[in-house]
Amino acid sequence: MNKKKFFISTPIYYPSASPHLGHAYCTTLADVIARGKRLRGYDVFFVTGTDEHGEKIQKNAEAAGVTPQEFVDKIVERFTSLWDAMKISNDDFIRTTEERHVKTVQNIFSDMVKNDDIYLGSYEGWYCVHEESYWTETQVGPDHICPECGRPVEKKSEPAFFFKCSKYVDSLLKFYDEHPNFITPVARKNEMINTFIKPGLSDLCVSRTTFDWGIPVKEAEDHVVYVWLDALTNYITVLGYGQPDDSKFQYFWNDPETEIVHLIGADITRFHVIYWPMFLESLGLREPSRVFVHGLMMMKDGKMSKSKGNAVSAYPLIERYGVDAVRYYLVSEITFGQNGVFTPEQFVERVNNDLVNNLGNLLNRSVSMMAKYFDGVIPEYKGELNDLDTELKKAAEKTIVAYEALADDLKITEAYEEVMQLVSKANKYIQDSEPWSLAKDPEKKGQLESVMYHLANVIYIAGTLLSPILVEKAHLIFDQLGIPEDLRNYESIKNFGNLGGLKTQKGDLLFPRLDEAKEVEYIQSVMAGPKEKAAA
Ligand code: ME8
Repeated sequence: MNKKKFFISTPIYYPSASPHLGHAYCTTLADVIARGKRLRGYDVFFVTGTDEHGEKIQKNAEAAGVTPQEFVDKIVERFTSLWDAMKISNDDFIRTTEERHVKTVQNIFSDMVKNDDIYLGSYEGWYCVHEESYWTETQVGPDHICPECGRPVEKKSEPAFFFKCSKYVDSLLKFYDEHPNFITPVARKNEMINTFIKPGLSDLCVSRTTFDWGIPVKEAEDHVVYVWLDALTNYITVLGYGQPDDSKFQYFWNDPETEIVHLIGADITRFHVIYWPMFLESLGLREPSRVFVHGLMMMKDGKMSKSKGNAVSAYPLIERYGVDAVRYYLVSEITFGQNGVFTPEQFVERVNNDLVNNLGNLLNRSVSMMAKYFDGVIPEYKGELNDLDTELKKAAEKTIVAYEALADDLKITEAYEEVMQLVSKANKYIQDSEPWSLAKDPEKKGQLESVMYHLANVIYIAGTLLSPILVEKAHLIFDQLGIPEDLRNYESIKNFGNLGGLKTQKGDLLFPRLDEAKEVEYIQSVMAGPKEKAAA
């Protein structure tokens, strides 16, 4: 049987400053999605990277007294080290200054010139250096303020190449109609249509002459390619589009059956849902399946960002609580698709409630009971099931089905919430079944066996489903249950009851309980203090 194929990307980040927890948020969610699909047997290609050209980077480098290349090289390292620390499983990391990318962008630009989709004209408009965007008179308003970031804009004029958007507007609207799931959340689609398309979409200026840190246009070397045409192309360069070996491109992108998902923050929606599909159509290539706009990691005083000076680094959290706790927090605390606020209190509570009291406790007490009542061996149970057993078994089976459906719909927080609810149910099952009472009555040995057998299976299922998040601890769960390698896979969890006879092995607590007051104080201290390990 052919494997299902799945492509997922994060935005390629600007290496203008060190990555913070907001960047870690998007990349971690992409990683959890990618690992979840791999677990289920999909062929996955997961890419992240850095967007290294543009005026902003050039200015930052000048201010730092180094060349733009030196400047980005240093910061890119901070991104790759963070992804290593967060155990991100990307299949490639693309840098837009790489030769493979530069050549591909130049070739794409030439193809668009040949197609008559790009022409030379002259541009005058209101320019925001921060957003690297031109705006119209109406958009900047009487105060001449960037509608995206609120900074002052400046009037600029330059000879420039333009991409003929007008040619593709009708087919874009038709594409939206035919693919109602293309933009999530769907409200964003109407916003795009009403704000940008209906008022009349001007042709897009796709070259610049006012600075030179960019990919030179082959047709006119004093022009560099506009940073967004350069950046968006990364999604296909990374697969080898237009390069001598384009086998990955053919395998993943060129297959209409491949599900192609771009995760992005709301600030870059316009580029991904308007211009990117148009560029692809101009090249005769298929569109992505879905652009998913995730929410923002906020602080109490607003969006977490380097420029606001309120950015929290992931490092101190990873070092003190382990990468799994941080990954779990990011997935569960902020409903995927909505904004969320980072507070030290909620971080500590989330870890204590879910990982310590719920999951860790279930494993710990179950393995202890197996040691006490059955010399650590998971009983084989083939007898009758009582109502409690039946209910738990059904809940476990339903959880697998719900997890798949929710994860496929990118309802990632909800998918893992289902799993944690199953864990809660198993804890309640212990309370309701009272194994300590069953153990006192030799006639109830069968029932006691049933309880242990059901608990082992539920922990095994929950551990497997949580493994895309718990990249360090999931195997410790399996070690404690004595699960052999050949059962550590997704298909095997569907055979409820195949664990009889395995020898469990009690281990350390999965997650140590956090002292709330002490840890809140610790997190507050690192939020305020020096925090960039990799920046040193
Ligand atoms: O826009 N919370 O790069 P960028 C959650 N290079 N996510 C956040 C966040 C926060 N506080 N802050 C940033 C660019 N992000 C372009 C992209 S793609 C072809 C080019 C995430 O470094 C979020 O996903 O400004 C946002 O879209 C992205 O970082 C912007 O990163």
